[in-house]
Amino acid sequence: MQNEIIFSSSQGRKVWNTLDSIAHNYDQEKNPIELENIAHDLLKKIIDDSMLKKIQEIANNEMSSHIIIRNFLAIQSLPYTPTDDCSPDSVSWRTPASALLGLLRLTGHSARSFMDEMNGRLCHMVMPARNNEKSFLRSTKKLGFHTEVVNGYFYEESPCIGKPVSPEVFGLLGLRNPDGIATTLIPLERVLKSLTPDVISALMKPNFCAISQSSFDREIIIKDVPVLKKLHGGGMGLRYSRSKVMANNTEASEALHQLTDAINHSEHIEQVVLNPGDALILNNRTCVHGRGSITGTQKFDGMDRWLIRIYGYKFATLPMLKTLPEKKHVIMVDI
Ligand SMILES: O=C(O)CCC(=O)C(=O)O
Ligand SMILES: [Fe+2]
Repeated sequence: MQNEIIFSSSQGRKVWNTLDSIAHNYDQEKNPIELENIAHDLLKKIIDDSMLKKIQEIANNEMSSHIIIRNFLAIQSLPYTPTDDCSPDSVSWRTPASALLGLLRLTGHSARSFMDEMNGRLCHMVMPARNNEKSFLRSTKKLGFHTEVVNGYFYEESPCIGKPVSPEVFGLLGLRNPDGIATTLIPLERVLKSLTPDVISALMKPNFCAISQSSFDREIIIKDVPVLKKLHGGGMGLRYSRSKVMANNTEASEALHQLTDAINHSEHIEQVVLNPGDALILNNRTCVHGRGSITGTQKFDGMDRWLIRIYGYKFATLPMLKTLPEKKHVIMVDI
């Protein structure tokens, strides 16, 4: 597959051993910017040149939808999968976190999080959670196709500082996946091919609003935005969620309906099963992603499916973000 890179087991072990030696000294929740730089420099030294070139080639192609790196990290030890929305106490899962930070940085992105989402936690835990009914449902249900932080502006929309900005990419790293449950994705260009020019042009008009996803603690709405927006690289980008994007008039509503139909009936859905140590960087402008239901697979025995997720921003976008003075990776959105 053209977006897939496969690391040898010795390469994956080298990544683990190298990052394991530094990760214990850094807490990615306190100073991820320093950690991502260190992890990046180390990864650059130990990853074979041909692999590095391939990663950067895919990352530099504005229109590529994703990169998968199989066996990126040969996981040597791991705490039990958490059963609530909290990070495990043990430091041993910091090695995967630093690996994902370094990889995001290799693709030209710096990690950030939102004060309004899980109190600014950088490294999101994706696993079945049972701390309350709401998180149980959210963490086990089928996730329809969406983009992350759908209520964020794009760099191309020149938002003022303090407005929400959607990450250009996000990274997922597989830690456990005993039932082989897939993350799903569809490249936007595939979806656009099945829409008429009229529908595309209606989706490009600023006749929509978008509201924060359920993991946010606060409702943040952006109004009068389009669903499709030309990116500076020349291609098209989108914001999409069936439940969080709404149309302001009949033409917009009909176009949104057509888009939903094209997404849900797409013949180009890719199923990516993230096995332990596999990394996936998704372009959050040029693809939609989702996941099948995991209801019924959860056992809460410490061995459940577990991914970590981190948002990444291009360096050109960073000056548009208002961040906490004491934690420069945490984005604050003005009320
Ligand atoms: O669980 C997955 O595979 C994807 C999760 C996801 O899309 C999300 O947490 O937003
Ligand atoms: Fe998602």
